[in-house]
Amino acid sequence: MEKIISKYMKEIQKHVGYVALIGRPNVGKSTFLNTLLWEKVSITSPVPQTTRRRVLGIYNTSDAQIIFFDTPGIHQSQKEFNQKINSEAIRSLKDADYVVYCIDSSRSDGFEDAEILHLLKEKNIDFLTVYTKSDLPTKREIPQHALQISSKESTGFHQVLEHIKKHLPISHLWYPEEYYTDQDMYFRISEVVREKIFLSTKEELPHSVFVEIEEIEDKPEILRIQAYIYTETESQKYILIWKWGSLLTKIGTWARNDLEGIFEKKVFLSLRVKVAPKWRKSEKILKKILGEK
Ligand SMILES: Nc1nc2c(ncn2[C@@H]2O[C@H](COP(=O)(O)OP(=O)(O)OP(=O)(O)O)[C@@H](O)[C@H]2O)c(=O)[nH]1
Ligand SMILES: [Mg+2]
Repeated sequence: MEKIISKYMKEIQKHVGYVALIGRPNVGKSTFLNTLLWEKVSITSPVPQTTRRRVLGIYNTSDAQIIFFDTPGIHQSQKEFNQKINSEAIRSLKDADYVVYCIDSSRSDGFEDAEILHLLKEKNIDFLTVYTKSDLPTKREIPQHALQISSKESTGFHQVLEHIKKHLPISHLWYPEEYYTDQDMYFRISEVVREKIFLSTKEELPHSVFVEIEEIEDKPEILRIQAYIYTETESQKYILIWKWGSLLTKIGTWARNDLEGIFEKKVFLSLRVKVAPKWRKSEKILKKILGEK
């Protein structure tokens, strides 16, 4: 979205700023943002590394505009694709006024947490530690006054938001108050389709897939979408199309239902599967996926 700051936005003064959500994969960063905004801005799944690029979600209240960056989970990998995803998260740290570092209380400590902490301290970044999934049994030491949230039960949010506000400067608004994201329709649709693939397939398949929207016809009464799912191999394509009684139909129906909710109109979604061998090594495709120009 091209940012237009209106006269009205200039006149309003609130706690306004950018806040990056950082943490290992699967700690619940995206779920927190969706629950807070009451909108699906960022896809979620039990598969680690669901989020691949920075997603913006804007939380507006009477005294604050908190512009969250949901980021990909930081993890260690030798693969170039994963390193690119990691650098998306690290880049967000630079652009943020404040950082919320999410730790999954239902999982024991991992070396990635030590690395993230090291990164935050090395860059001298002001951050708030938040323990997520407090509805689940705890698998780690949680300091006595630590902030804890559960997105499943919507608890602990108030304290976190109050804490964040205190760390944001008083400024004019950066976005109109009715905006909750800056994503374009193409990205949003491709992400919803990808989420359904992540939720319906296993092992390497979710990570071997990307989705491209070929065409959108947006009419007042119907949204027509032609989308392609790209896999790395023929056998993955076969799994999507033929195994388990057309998984593709299930993914399509599920995605269409979500899209009708998001865009509040009837949706016609055509999904086709193509093979793009070694796409995770293609600069051109990576740029597209990461939204780079
Ligand atoms: N029980 C419980 N599960 C949660 C909670 N928050 C998230 N989850 C689950 O944890 C899994 C991962 O959630 P995500 O929000 O996708 O995690 P993420 O940190 O964005 O993961 P990446 O995008 O891979 O970095 C999903 O299956 C969520 O349903 C919570 O508060 N309680
Ligand atoms: Mg995520």
